[in-house]
Amino acid sequence: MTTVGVGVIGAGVMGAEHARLLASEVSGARLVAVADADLSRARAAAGGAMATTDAEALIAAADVEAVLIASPDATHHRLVLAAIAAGKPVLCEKPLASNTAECLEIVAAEARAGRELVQTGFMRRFDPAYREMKAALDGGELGRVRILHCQHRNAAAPAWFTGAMAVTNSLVHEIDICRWLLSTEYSAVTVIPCPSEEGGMSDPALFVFETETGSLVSVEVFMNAAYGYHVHAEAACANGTVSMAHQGLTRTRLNGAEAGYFPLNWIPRFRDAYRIQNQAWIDGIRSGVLPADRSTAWDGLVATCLAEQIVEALATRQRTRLELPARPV
Ligand code: ISE
Repeated sequence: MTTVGVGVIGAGVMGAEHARLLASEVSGARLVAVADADLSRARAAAGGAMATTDAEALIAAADVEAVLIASPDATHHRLVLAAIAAGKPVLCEKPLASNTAECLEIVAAEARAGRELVQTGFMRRFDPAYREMKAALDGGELGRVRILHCQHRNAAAPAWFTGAMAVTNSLVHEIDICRWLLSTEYSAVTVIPCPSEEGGMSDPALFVFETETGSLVSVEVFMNAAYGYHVHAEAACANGTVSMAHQGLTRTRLNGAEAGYFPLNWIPRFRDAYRIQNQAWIDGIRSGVLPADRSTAWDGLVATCLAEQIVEALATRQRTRLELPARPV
């Protein structure tokens, strides 16, 4: 295969960014089509490529050899199944589907297809800072991780954001990245929401996970942290710690103060991660050797399934044992 013709479904903020990356920064990829319910948005993201409102027609098109899904969450399940039925590799933005039953259908459909076609877009696995942390932890010198502290802060949540969405939309990234960093599964979670004085969603909320390998993971999700978008992790281990440095490439010293800047949202912070993820996906399709650290359909299921249980724990505030369904063989 010379280059891979890719069709992007969804031309909102993320879809447009994926289309831009595939058209100009990912080698071996050709952006051949963009679909969006709003044709003018599809056209704007497509540049010279075909623009359509028909996502199914895009999946079926002969020059679309692989599909990237960044349309609204509720459409993922149907579109991923359509891509599997067409035998085309698909990279789907998180969440893989809206609930565990839908994710299981995807896992089963992929198994029936007889080859791995689905990658879930948990792009943090390709982020240079997280990769360096994982290499340090896997290196062994730091010793066993006792507690991994994570902060996930957004500048301001949209008005329609709910406490449950802080789990299904934001915490899911921590669910995926921490089990990948620590090479373990979670056994239980305790949730402590901070009551809202204005009667809106509880924000921030604190999630404390216990893992099967005896580490703790603490996650602060703060959707209205005001100062900017900020994701941070520090692992405290038996012999020392490893933590992320400030992400900015530069710091300013002026008027007696030193400053490093925070972006307004996740795209600048994870731009490299998205690019490296998409490059690894394309390289895998071309070479037949899938990226070692990819998030699979099963990983997408784990995130959605645990998020469902954690949303319930948000209401009960009880320490909750976390369970996964049996993995189909
Ligand atoms: C958003 O949907 C994302 O996927 C971002 O990566 C995440 O950090 C943010 O909290 C979500 O709302």
